[in-house]
Amino acid sequence: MIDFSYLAKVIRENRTFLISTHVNPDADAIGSEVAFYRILRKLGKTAYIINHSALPYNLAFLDSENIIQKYDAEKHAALFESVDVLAALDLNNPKRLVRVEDAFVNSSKVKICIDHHQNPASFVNHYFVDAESSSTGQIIYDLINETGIVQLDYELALPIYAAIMTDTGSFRFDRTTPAIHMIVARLLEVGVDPNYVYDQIYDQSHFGKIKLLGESLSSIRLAADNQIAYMVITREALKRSGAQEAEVDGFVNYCLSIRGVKIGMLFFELKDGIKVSFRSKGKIPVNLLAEEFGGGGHINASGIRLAGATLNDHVAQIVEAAEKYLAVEQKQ
Ligand SMILES: [Mn+2]
Repeated sequence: MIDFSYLAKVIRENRTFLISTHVNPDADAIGSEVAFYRILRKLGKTAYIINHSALPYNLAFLDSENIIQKYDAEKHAALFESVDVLAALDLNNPKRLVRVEDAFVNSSKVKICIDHHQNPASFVNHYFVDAESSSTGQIIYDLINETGIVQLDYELALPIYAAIMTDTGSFRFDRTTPAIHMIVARLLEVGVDPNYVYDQIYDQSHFGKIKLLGESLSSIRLAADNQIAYMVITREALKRSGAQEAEVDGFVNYCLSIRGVKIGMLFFELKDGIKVSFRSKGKIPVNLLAEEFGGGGHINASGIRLAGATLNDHVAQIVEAAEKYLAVEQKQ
């Protein structure tokens, strides 16, 4: 259980805040940052959002005031020592801050983490973590609901809805509970339009992204008695399509849409290394698979980044490593 009254106390007793989130931010990352920022602003606080990554274009509608900044060491390093509180949202390992990591970790200021991933690393003073929560956005909602620190309005409900909708896979993943639908009902009551949010996030693709998706689907291979499906995206395919790196988020889910497949993987070639996303059905713990290679995540969604690694050297190895999890039932 998160001690929301303590979180409210940290907010009330401090004046300036710096918020950051993980590399390649999704709608939960951006939505919870924007909602948290707006809570702080309503309380008269000064706040900044500074991320490693640029704001993805399909999430720009969540940042109508253009408050999100991309980290620039020269411009921002001093801020990490001048604000009162640093807040890491939707991540539990400082490595996920990438270029922001050093400034964040080395700051002498109070640090907090608001998140819903399992097994947080030790890197902040106060944790507000609920691994049972559907999303960080839900935790931000709970903060408002439990403490009444501010009144829920459309400006807060919109980013919170975007966060919950995307992290629940549009209300179908495991943590899509009655409580979530209750929360969503409140968000709709203050004006959120589900059709608008879905359209902004999922139906504004660049043509290049769809072309790359086509190529990625053609690359799918099956393994382990057709229970594992994996796709491979090379630098060359990315370049040819004109798509951006962040646009491949979500492609991996198509692997799981094949009948009989229980683990889906996306191998993505980086400028220097590879990134692999894992998805699974049921109780297959792909977070443990990711941990084998220094990554992390949730039981059904996780990932790794391997600097300097090549597709040639790692695809077969990682597919093979995944096979044993087909038999693992994680007891919880
Ligand atoms: Mn999340």
